[in-house]
Order: sequence, then structure tokens, then C-alpha cells
Amino acid sequence: MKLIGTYVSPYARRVAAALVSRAIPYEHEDLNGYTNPARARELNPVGKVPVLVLDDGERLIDSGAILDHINELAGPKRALIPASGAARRAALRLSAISTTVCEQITALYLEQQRHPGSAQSELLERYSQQIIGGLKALDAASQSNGPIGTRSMDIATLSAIVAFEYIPRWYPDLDRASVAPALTTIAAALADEPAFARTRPPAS
Ligand SMILES: N[C@@H](CCC(=O)N[C@@H](CS)C(=O)NCC(=O)O)C(=O)O
Repeated sequence: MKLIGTYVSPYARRVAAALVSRAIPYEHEDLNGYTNPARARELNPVGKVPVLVLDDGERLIDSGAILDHINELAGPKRALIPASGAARRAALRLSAISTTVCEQITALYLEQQRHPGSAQSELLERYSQQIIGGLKALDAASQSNGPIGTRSMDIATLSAIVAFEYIPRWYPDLDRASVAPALTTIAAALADEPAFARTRPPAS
């Protein structure tokens, strides 16, 4: 199968991290949906990466749906998503928080690009509060024996670390270590895990 999407995209990267963590082989095409929108639209009606092309040519879109498929491929012993109950609900909630943090970081960055040098607007402040609120929730789940941690490379941990590492490129003013100290510790402990080391995009 082939994963299409630059690892600068946290959505493509969390899919890649899941594939690497479950030792599922894949080819990679380094497509950036922003710089090559025509190719992205050819592959996905809404013009975004990641896209996962299965061996029979079927194309899966949206990182959440793709991770659901990878979860099926991985099987219950190496599941990415707990099968049921409170653990499943918590993992999916944390996954959603991580992707929303990334969305709001992108929105904040694009808003800053539109109005360079402008004073803190109400919109920027709202985005910033959403990002900080999300990070604090991820941090609360990263306390010892919480659902995010070095023991559980599931959808919650993979997505949280990818979101955490997405911050400095686009929102360098945010002091991640003070907002999310427990997550900072876990990210440092997992930095050399193949799932993250092999999918980390080069610094810009
Ligand atoms: N909900 C989607 C979001 C994907 C997404 O926003 N991808 C961005 C890259 S970070 C993209 O390709 N954007 C191109 C565009 O919006 O034109 C997912 O989880 O896969």
C-alpha cells in the first residue's frame, strides 16, 4: 500500500507513525496538499493529505478513517484503538483533541500570515486558548498511568506526540514545556522510537 502525504502534515505523520509502530510496510509519496493542490484533488475529492492507496487501488482519506483501517490490519493483539468501553472512548477523545490542536495551530499560523505584525486579535487569542486547552487536556492524560504514555503506543499516544512535535514549526512562541510538562517528558522519552524518528520531517 502507499501512503501519500508529507510528514510535515501531522495527519499524514500520525498515519505513518501507526504503520511504522505496527511494522506494516508501505510506500511513501511526499505530497504536500498546499503546494500541489491539483494532485491532492486528483487523489481526494476534498484535496487533502493523507491518502492511503490500498493494493487494489482503493483510496482511503482522512487520518481518522485511515487509522481505523490500520487498526483492523494490525489485529486485536496490536490494536491501535481499544476495542470497546471507556478505554476506547478515551483514546478517540484524545485523538480528536490532538488533531484539533493541529487544526487550530494551522489556523493561527495562516491568520498570522494574513495579517503579519498585527497586534493580538480576538481571533488569534481564541485559537491560542483552544490550542492551550487541548494541550492541557493531553497533559492531564499524560500523568503516570494515564492513557497517554510510553507503555501504550496507541492512537492517543501516537497522535499526541505528533501534535506536540507539530507545535514548534508553526507556533514557536508557545512554551510547550510549561503548558504540558508531563507530555513533554513522554515526548522526550519516545523521541527515538522508530514510529517518531522515522517519520519526523526535516526542520524547516
Ligand atoms: N481531517 C483531515 C485533515 C487533513 C488536512 O488538513 N491535510 C492538510 C495537510 S496538513 C492538507 O492537505 N491541506 C491542503 C489544503 O487544505 O489545501 C485528516 O485528518 O486527514
